[in-house]
Amino acid sequence: MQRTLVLIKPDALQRGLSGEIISRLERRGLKIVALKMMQVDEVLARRHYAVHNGKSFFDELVGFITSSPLIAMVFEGEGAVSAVRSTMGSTNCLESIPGTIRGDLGLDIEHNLVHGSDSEESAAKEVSLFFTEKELFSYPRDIDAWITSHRR
Ligand code: IDP
Ligand code: MG
Repeated sequence: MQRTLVLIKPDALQRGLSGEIISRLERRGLKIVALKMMQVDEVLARRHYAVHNGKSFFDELVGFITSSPLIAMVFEGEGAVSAVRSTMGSTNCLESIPGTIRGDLGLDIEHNLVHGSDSEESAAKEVSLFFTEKELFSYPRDIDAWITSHRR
């Protein structure tokens, strides 16, 4: 079953939108397997956003993600990576369609409320960057039989 990293970014936490965002992902059927509030330091921020190193917005992005606490989470489910990405909307909130988190709740390209891993490969890297094995929970949910037809 796929797992993917979600960050409720500092702007969402500051604006009191954490519950709304978690709720949308939970209601989609995704299962929370890890969750913690943390203040990301510059080292972690630079590693997490390493693919953007050298881009014009990189320093600003590191500054933003380290500016205030965030909530890091891991969601699990069939197709979790793309399910989270489509629920999030596109990077620029202004170009995100209504119905998505970014399209309903934001107006900016940087302050876009939420992060979701963009592939299974980056999900694996990002999950291990933010969480230890012990912090990741494996547990059955009876409701999963009503959400997904494929069983492990
Ligand atoms: P994603 O979060 O939709 O995957 P990425 O292209 O991976 O978008 O960019 C990472 C983050 O960097 C974005 O979520 C956003 O916060 C920020 N960002 C991306 N492009 C720009 C930009 O042109 N200006 C300022 N910030 C940006
Ligand atoms: Mg990305």
